[in-house]
Amino acid sequence: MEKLIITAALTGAEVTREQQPNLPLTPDEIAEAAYECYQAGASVVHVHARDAEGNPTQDFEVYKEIKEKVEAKCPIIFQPSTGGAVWHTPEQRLQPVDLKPEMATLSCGTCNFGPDVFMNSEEYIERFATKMQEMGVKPEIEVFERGMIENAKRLVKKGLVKAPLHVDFVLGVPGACPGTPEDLIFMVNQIPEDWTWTVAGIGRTETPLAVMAIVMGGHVRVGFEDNVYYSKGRLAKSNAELVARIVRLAKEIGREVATPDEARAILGLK
Ligand code: KMH
Ligand code: ZN
Repeated sequence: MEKLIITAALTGAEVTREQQPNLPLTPDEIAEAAYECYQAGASVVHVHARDAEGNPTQDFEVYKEIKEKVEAKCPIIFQPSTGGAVWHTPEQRLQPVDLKPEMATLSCGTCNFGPDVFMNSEEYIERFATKMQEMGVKPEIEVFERGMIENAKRLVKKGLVKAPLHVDFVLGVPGACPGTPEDLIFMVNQIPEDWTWTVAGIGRTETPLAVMAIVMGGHVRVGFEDNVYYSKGRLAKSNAELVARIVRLAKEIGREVATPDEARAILGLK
């Protein structure tokens, strides 16, 4: 089985310091958290930027500062969000792609997102995909619902993305696909054999779905964007604490953990 890629989703757009006092917000804090996660065993860092007030921003300059600070500390794969927050415009969301990061997320459909709607029309999915292709950025296909896999396959057919794709199943978002074992197995069965996949289980589904991915040959995303707790009622001390648990579980189960360069080879990055 190929080595395990662990992605650390450090900040997200929705989590607050009230919910998680150790949430990294500034470029320095995000870079430090990325470095700790790299040391713990993560090979990819999924980044959402925040402005000086701690609110989500997709500003090019803020992402640039974070990217430079992360790269100065460690060779982890830098993967900015193009999802942003539900209220960001598509134009705002696309800004970090101009940095030509190795990867960026590409949400492939619309779904409910708690009380909000996460909008991704066909027109904008195609525009995001086209821009990423122009910039040489590998998309990570964010899948919140079953139909989003078909949208991704359509992008391949139209030549807007290059197969094999890498998919992130984001399961357990309130309003979208739940995060039961059956849901993950169903989703994985819908993608071609040669695509790679990771799972981001939201809230209490994070660790059980991670264990499934370790066993099934998928990859794992953890971090405060998805889950602020280590266990019921006990907040995680850091993103790295969540990464370290996955490394321990992988070791126990007999799956080796990928370095960033090994992750690059698995994902077909240059
Ligand atoms: N914050 C969510 C509305 C992504 O990063 O690409 C979207 C999101 C997906 O987090
Ligand atoms: Zn995200």
